[in-house]
Amino acid sequence: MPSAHIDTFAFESLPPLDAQPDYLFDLPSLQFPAQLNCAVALLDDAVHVHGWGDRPCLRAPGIVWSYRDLLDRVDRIAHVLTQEMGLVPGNRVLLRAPNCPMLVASWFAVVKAGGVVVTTMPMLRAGELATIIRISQATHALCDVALAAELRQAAVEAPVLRAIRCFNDSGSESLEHRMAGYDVPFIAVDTASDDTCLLGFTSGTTGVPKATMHFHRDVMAICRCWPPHVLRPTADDVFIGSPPLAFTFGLGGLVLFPMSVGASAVLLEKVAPPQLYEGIRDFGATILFTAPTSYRALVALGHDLRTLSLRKCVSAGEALPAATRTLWREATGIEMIDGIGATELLHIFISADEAHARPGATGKPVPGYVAEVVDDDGLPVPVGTVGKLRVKGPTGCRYLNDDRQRTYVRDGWNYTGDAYFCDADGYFHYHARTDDLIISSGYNIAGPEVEACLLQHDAVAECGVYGVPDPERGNIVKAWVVLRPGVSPTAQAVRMLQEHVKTHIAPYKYPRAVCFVSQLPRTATGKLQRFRLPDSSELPLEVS
Ligand code: 3UK
Repeated sequence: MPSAHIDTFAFESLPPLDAQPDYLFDLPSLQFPAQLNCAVALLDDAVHVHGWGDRPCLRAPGIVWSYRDLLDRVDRIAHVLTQEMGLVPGNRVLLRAPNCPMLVASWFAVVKAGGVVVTTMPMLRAGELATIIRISQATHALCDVALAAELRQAAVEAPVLRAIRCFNDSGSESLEHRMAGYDVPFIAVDTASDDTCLLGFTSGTTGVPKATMHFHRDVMAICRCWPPHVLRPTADDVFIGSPPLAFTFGLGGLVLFPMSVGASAVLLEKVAPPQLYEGIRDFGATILFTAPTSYRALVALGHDLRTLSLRKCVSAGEALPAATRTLWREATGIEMIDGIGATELLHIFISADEAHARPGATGKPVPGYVAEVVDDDGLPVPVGTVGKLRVKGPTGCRYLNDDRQRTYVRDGWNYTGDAYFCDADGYFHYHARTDDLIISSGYNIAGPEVEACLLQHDAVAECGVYGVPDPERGNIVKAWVVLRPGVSPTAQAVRMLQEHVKTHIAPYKYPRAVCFVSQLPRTATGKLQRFRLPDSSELPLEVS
């Protein structure tokens, strides 16, 4: 297949073929042509083939862009990139902004022009940006003017980044000002379906970040697996959510999936629970994408959530405790759609729709994917036995120039780093990350299981469980608990929570140590960072 890339960095940085996963394209909808530009398939075709030009596409406070409006902006930005900023196909373009319409327009412009997008989390600092620029060899950047300072500093540290232009800006050097000079359509670059168009950085727990490489066909593949088979959105849906577009959970849920059915998405710059609630209410949102903790926090706001227009609610990013599923159902009447996805696989590969949801289980493999639970030798384990989760599908892990490829991909399978078990009905149940299983007195204990149990107690708002070294037992289970307002951190509360766990799950799993904290350490994508729990500042116990 003829690649359109003139700058061949991405192609040369792919993992060797024998270290890449197997790909499955069995579904009829996964037959891709040799030449494919996903920006054309999702945007130009929306206007020129499907006739959605006048339908709303992107919404934000004070803004509604139709599909035609978005296409107009995208073409103008693509002209600026190629005619003024020197972009050639294959160059990497760093994007930096909170979720907003101009970020989406920039994303499509880069991809339409044959570039490779590298979207970054708004909260990153210069040092972290410089690392991303070096790994991705990003030559260009488009940035929200309000976030430009850290990026300019990063460009000094990583001079490979040579051209920066800012948007959401009215100045004469702004992207908007430059865009005004072009009103002819931009002819899309005719990329190969296996040209890289996106580098997704992993939400890094420890160590150096990894860039995952995704092709034009991967972007289309995820639109054809989980959304039509599990989410089943319609063109009248209004999508909303909290994940940043730099997190592929957000890119799919707030851009690719709505656009693949002619629906619209609300982009919010601030997505803490109060703003998310207001966004859902003010825009009449019908499909919500957010993480388990955000669902709990929305309920805790105390509003009547039944008056909202929501009809489908998606949870991903970390395990959905059964207590959170129940809490949300009782507050809204809606059964949540849980799904496990990964940056390496681009989006969700195990899930269950609202009619098939099972409390405590993630679901079944999404059509297009297969999944197995295996032992250390790669042999399937019996029903009910915990083992390593491995998956295959149309998408899969390709780390850019990184030896960790051979850890994630073995024998053609993607090993996600999760411990799972499968029940007799074929439902997959999350157990723990394989890297934070707690081994105490020879017992394997999954922190998330203890967390799920603690969350069922009325006194607990949030909690995290991790192993801490112990001279006698190797490790002991320790819980860091954020109490509900009005509950005091006392020795009595410690005993009460320990008793609660002992009576609800196997007693050997109870937290031998419990402490109280005012907040838990989380990643930019909202994931609990269990390894950082021991550094939390503990609240002193009150005398009851
Ligand atoms: C964990 C889950 C249990 C699991 C993601 C949806 O989270 C995403 O990608 P990341 O690369 O992390 C992947 C890891 O996160 N995880 C995610 N969802 C669940 N664990 N239940 C879940 N529902 O450890 C996985 O290996 O940040 C999620 C779509 C796109 C994504 N990138």
